[in-house]
Amino acid sequence: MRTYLVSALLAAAPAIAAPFRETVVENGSLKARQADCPALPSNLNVQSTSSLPDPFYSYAKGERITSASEWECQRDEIEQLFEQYELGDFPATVESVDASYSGGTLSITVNDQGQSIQFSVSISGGGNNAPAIIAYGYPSIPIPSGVATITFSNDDIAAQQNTGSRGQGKFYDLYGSQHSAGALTAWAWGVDRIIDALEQVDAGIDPTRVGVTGCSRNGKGAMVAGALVQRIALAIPQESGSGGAACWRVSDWQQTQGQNVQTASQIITENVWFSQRFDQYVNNVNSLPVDHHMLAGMVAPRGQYVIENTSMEWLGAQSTFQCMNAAALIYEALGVSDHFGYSQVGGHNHCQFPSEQNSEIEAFINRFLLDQASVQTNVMRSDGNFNFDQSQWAPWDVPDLGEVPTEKV
Ligand code: MCU
Repeated sequence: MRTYLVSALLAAAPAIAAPFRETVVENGSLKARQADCPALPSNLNVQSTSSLPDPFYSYAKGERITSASEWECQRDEIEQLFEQYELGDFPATVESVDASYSGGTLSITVNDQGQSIQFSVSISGGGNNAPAIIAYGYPSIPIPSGVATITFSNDDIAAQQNTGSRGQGKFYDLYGSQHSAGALTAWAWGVDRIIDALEQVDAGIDPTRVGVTGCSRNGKGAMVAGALVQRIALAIPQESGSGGAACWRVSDWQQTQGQNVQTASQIITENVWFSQRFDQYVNNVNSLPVDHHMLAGMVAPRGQYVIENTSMEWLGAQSTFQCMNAAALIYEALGVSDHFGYSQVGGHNHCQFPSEQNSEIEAFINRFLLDQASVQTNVMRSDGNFNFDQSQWAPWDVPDLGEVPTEKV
C-alpha cells in the first residue's frame, strides 16, 4: 500500500506556466486552474444562438483565440462553462489516494476533506507496463490483446437508476449528497482516481496510455471522462447519443422535424447524469454558451473515436452527425484532424459493435495506446443520408491555430 500526498506536492510545485498542467506535478492528480489563464468575467453576457456556439471565442479575453498556445486556457475556459451550466463542479484535487494491487484487483482509497471512500476495479490482460482501456460497466467494443481491460463499476461512484439517484454513490459519500456534480462528472472523478492509483502501484499498466469507453449512458460518461481527465489518451464513447455526442440545439431542431429524439428537457426528467444547474437551461438551450461539439473538443488534441448508430432515432442520429462534424473543426483548427474519428453505422442493436468498424477502432487503439505513430486514423463517416450543414450549425470561421504540442502523435 502506498500513499501519495498530492497536496504536499502541490505546495512544493512552483507556479509554472506549463502548456499542459499534468506536466506540472508528476504522478499526481493535479487539476488546479492555471494561474496564468485569464479569469472568466462574473457576468458572461451570453448571446443566445440557434447555431452551435463558436468554440474559439474566449469570454475571458473578449475575443477569439488565434494560436494553439492559447488552447490550454481555452479548453480550461470551456471546462468551467460546462461545469457551471451542465456538469457541476469537478473536484480539482484530492488530499491523498492509497492504492494496492493484488490478483487483478486494484483497490483505491480516496481521502479528502476528512472523509474517505474505497472502491476497486478489476484488471485483466495487463502486465509489463501495458496500455489499458477503462470500461464503464463492461466493454462493448473489441479490445485487442496487448491492451488490458479495466472494468469500472461507475454506478458505485454515482448511481443512475432514475431521478431518485441524485446524490447517491461513493462520490457523494465523500463530498456530500448536495454536491453540484451530476453522475457523469462524478464518474470522471473516479477515472481520475483510477489513474492516480495506476501511477502509484505497479498493476502492470502504463498510466500514460489509458483509454476510456462505455456505451449509451456510459458512452456519455466516456466522453465526459475524456473531456475532464486530461491524462486519458484515447476516448471511445459508443452510442452516447443525447448528452454525449449529440448537440442539444440540433436535437431540439430534430424534434421540431417530428422525430422522436431525446432532448435536454427530457433528459433531466429521466436521470441524474447532469448537474441540477442544467435544469434552468433545458427549455432554452440556445442560451447555453456551450454545446457538445465543445465537449468533444475538450478532448483535443488527445485521441477520440466516436461511435454512433443510425438505427437509433432516440439517440439523435442527425444530431450526433452534425455535432461531431462541428467538433472535428476544433481538431482541424489545432492541426490534428486525424486525432478525431466519427463513425456512424446502423443495422445492428444498441451497443452491438458492428465488425465493419473493426479496422477503425483498431487504428485508433494502435495509434493512441500502442504508440504506432504512422497508423492512419482519418475517419469521418455515416451510413445515414446526412450532409454536414456547416452554415446552419457552425457558421464561424475555423482559424488555423498552428499545431498544438502533443506527446503522442
Ligand atoms: C443512449 O443512452 C441512454 C439514453 O439517454 C436513455 O434515454 C435511454 O433510456 O437509455 C440509454 C441507455 O443508456 O441505454 C442502455
